[in-house]
Amino acid sequence: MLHHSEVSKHAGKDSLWLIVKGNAYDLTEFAPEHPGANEHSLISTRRRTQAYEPIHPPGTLEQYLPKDKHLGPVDLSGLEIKPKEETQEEKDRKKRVAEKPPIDECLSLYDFEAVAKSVLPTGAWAYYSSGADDEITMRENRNAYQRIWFRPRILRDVTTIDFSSTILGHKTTIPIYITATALGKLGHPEGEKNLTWAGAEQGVIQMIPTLASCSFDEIVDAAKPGQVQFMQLYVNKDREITRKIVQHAEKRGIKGLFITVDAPQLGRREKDMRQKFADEGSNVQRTQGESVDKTQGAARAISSFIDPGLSWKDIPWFKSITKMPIILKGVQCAEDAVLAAEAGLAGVVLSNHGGRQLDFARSGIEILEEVMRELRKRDLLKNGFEVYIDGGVRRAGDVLKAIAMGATAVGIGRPFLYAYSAYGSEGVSRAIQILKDEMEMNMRLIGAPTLADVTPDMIDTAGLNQRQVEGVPDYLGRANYEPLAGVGNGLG
Ligand code: 173
Repeated sequence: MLHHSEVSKHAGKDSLWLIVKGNAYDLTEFAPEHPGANEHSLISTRRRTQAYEPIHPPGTLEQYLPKDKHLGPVDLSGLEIKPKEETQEEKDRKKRVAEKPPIDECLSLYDFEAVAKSVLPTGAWAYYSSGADDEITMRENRNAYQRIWFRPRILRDVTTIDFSSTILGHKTTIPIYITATALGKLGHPEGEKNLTWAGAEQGVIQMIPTLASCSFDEIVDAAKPGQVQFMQLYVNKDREITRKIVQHAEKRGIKGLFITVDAPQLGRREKDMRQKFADEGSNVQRTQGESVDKTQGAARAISSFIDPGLSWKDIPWFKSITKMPIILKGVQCAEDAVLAAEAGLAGVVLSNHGGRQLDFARSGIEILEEVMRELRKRDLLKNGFEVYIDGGVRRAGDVLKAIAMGATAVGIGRPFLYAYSAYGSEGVSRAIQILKDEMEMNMRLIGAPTLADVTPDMIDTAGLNQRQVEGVPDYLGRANYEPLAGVGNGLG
């Protein structure tokens, strides 16, 4: 058996061996940008488990590292690892974890967010909460809902309320789905499985992310028999990798393929970048020889495999390799929704990626209006083409506004991440239950006993396009701004 002292000799860019969970691997081909390519690689890697796990789902090495680079088990005898000293920041955080409020004090999705903010490690909070550039779009995702008001109807029998529905023909207890979010283990050791379990409990469909911390199979295995799951896909430059992922998903019973089309390059999320996740970055699907700028935050570090060359021309190929319904996630205008419908796809998600991609992209709910108008005008809804939106949904009222405008369902991402970061799977289940309670009340109050009764005339969207960046200070610009000479000194 290899002795650890032998492994530690390969600790540079010319030869990099690392020990992961007691086995050694030759990672020289990844050395140019892989963390650990330093003289203390052996020891620091053992300490880095916390950083390793969210970014390397189980099976990553088996899947992406050729067999001859697997060097086998390592004799760790005589290896001394000094326990890492806990920082004051970490001590403070643990205290907040111990003192977090009991789950039943969380009454809205915002409450989970507040608890998550206080209990998450700084880097994880920065990654989850950040948006692109000035975060104008991220805030607009909330603001847009505040420009739509209800026009309730009265004296309709609202004794029984039913908000069950279907998505791509699959039953859901409420017209929402758990959308894909990357790196789930930054928030909780069980990662995305928390979402699977809560989805099972609440009868809500989960979309499995390409860049999950749990492996795809772990997430599928965590589902109950018959539980419906979709999959989000980042398309690899190496189409054979993508083909394998897609066909494996179909074999495992995935019911819908949501291809992300709004991330040919990852947005600049400065809060995340400032965290200098640099040291922990990796490349889950990276192919040889590319270089990655590790100062760019966790997300950018692991996203270099995504193909910016993806185009409409690729759609027939996707249709040829799978029978799963294909949905484009990240459509932002009517023209592209029309192209998707004309291409024979199953639907579109109107999304700006939670405000994490193009800043000044419009909100999903605003795009929905023009998309539905155009699809209706061209009679493109007749074959069951479905339209979903995501981004900024925090209340059942938001869901109802989307349904009234013609959406089939809405995706919710961050709030569920926050719920499980704070309380595990139970948190997600409670968050969904809160949405159901809000849904029942809101439907009663607008006079709609079923979702079919939630019609376009029940909302006033007159202000929807009145985007204003009011109440959203130009934070970064303002912080650097030097007031004009004379102002406030009696001269001006
Ligand atoms: O929003 C994201 O952070 C995201 O989609 C992503 C993309 C690539 C790598 C990691 C995360």
